Amino acid sequence: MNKTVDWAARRKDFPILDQTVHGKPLVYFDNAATSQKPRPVIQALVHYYECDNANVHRGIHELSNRATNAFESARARAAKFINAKSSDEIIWTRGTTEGINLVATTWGEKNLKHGDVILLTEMEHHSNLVPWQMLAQKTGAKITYIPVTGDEGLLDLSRLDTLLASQVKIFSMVHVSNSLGTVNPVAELCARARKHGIVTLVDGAQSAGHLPVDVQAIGCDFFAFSGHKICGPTGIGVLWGRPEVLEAMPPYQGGGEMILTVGYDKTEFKHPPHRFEAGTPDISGPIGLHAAMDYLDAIGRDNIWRHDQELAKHAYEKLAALNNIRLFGPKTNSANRAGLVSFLLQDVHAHDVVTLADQAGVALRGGHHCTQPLMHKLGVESTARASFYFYNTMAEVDRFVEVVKEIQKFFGQ
Ligand code: 7TS
Repeated sequence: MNKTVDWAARRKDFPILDQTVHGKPLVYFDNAATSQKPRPVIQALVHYYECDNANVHRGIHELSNRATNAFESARARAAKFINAKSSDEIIWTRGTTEGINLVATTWGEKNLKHGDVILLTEMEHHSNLVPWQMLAQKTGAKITYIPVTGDEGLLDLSRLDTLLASQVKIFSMVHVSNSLGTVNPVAELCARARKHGIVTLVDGAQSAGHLPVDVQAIGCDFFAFSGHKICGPTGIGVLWGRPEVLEAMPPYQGGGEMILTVGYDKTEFKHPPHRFEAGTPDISGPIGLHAAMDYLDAIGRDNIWRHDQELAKHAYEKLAALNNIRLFGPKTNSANRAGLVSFLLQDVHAHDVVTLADQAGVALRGGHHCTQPLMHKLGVESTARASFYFYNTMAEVDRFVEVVKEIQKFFGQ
């Protein structure tokens, strides 16, 4: 697709970016933590609260009908966003974390028993690790990990077939690593797992808003992502599930909205997705997310992906040319690096890098990025991370690299 995007105009859609921090122009490179919100998303939230606010699925009054229509049309939009077949496959959650917890609790407790294996990778975010550890404790299942090769941050798939032939019942994997930038071959991994009858979950927190996602092409059973990382509001996320798998799952939480009939002794539950959505949901969240999905797809996620990758390539190459720096994740010439760069300066704590960068107006993240086991495997406590989105510019990358050089100078390097 040769569509050219007016990136400068898109950047102007984000009021927050036009400010100074500590007297310097803000360079926001913490997009993997959360993205900024464009005006159409902010306006959709304001419009909802100013004009349509009511509870959903309850009243037979005009405002409730409007709120319900907007809420359900956002669900249909989310289905289209990831090429699901039907909006009934879309469950609203608080975010990726809750989506994974929902699967681990409902699908997991029903289907796992002592001796079964949960397959993960060594590069998982804590939210795709801890829920499975809790499930393993409850059920007696074991967890096995696909190894990561080292600083280059690729999955070592040499033993995958042997692993898949063991008692694996579910294979849950990250699509794009938030601390390495690795893009995993999820369609291939799901196809190989499927041959063994293994259920698959893809953590799409870092992919959904950055590259075209098609759950049918990926061939997974579950796909989870967060609204706030894709220009939408905080507190809303999506769990997609294959309909036959969802239909066989027990509810997550009990309460209003998820029932057909309730007696003092017994309750009949609704079909998915409502079975998994107890209580008054976040209503403005899906409405804001709807605007975000429209906004992103008007730009084109293929365009966003190319833009992110160009920024990352530029940043990686400029950083790689410095002395006393350690870079993590796939080499820049590979297609499997997403738009972020994780690095460490020799003998400088990542938090010091981030603190000094902040003084220069550059927002980075330093820490273990909720991937503590991976950090230990790589022999570090933390890294500094610059993560990009489509509203970032090459000039900002150059400014960031200058700031890194100034930090090196400050530490006498
Ligand atoms: N999975 C991955 C790969 C993530 O990067 C994150 C959040 C999550 C799951 C959890 O998403 P949530 O919206 O439910 O919190 N990652 C980050 C990050 O890299 N910095 O802050 C949050």
